[in-house]
Amino acid sequence: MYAMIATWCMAFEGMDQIDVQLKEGLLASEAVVKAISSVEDCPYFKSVGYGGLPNRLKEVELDAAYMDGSSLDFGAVCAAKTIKNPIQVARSLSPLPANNFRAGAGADAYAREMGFATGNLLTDRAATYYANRLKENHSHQASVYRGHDTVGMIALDQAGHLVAGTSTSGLFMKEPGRVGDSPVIGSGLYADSHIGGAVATGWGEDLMRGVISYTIVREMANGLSPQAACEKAVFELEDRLLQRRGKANDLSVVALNKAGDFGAASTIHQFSFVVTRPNLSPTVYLTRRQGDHMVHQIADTAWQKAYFEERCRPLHRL
Ligand code: SD4
Repeated sequence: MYAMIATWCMAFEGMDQIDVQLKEGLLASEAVVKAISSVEDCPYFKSVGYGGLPNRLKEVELDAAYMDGSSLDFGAVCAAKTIKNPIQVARSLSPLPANNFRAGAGADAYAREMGFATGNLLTDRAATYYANRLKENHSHQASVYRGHDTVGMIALDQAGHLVAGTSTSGLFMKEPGRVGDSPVIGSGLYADSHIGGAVATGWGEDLMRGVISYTIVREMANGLSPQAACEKAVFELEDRLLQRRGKANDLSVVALNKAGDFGAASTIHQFSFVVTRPNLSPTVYLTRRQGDHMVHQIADTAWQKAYFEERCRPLHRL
């Protein structure tokens, strides 16, 4: 068996590039790092890697994490300002006995010393977004946060290894040094090859309040399917947030178990994710809540084309 699942339609191309290799025995570790690197490299994806949107001071700060569900090794970087492929650096930190999670200048220095590509991460396009947002905020038309697009992936390989990874520039206009759920083991991601894995995207502070990825994996350990585990974890956390805080921000998750079954749940109007499995080449799904359950449907090619066109659309200064 092999399978892979990822948050958001933007993961499609990276998964498509490695799909045949995964079928032929590519390790889950390689699959996750290659596919996430491909998303990080694309300057049009404005919430991951190069081209990611900056913080309030116009500096891009990236977060990423990697977890090997067989050894329980993990590596993570946060608030990194110069690392081109943070997922690669996160994986390289994962076999260390300690010092697995590096922040800010320490993460950047490690990447440089180890020979990873480093440099400026702010594109002209991201700078234009920033300038436009400042203008909008000035006229009180926009809030600081709009949309969420962290890439998270879980792969299961033919040898039974499960690996999870995440990569993000976090919330647009975040405060300098702010770190969300994505690099935090248990919140942004969790993997255990004996059970399954989960990854999250959305409002990091709320996702951390529910330690959502670990919660989903525990639910799967207790016998729930990935789909039931995602629904239970997301809807229960949303209820808890509403009861205790009067507000629940965006929460979206995907999960995969050791048998290759998958699940997804979200509190947003329409959440996209990508799946590949035997007899299913990479396929984009859209999911929406209906009552107590999510209903998934395959996104047609017109929807996918519009998704990519929207991200590549020329951007002009206001
Ligand atoms: C964060 N969960 O930093 C991330 C945001 C996200 O695109 O999903 N952003 O809170």
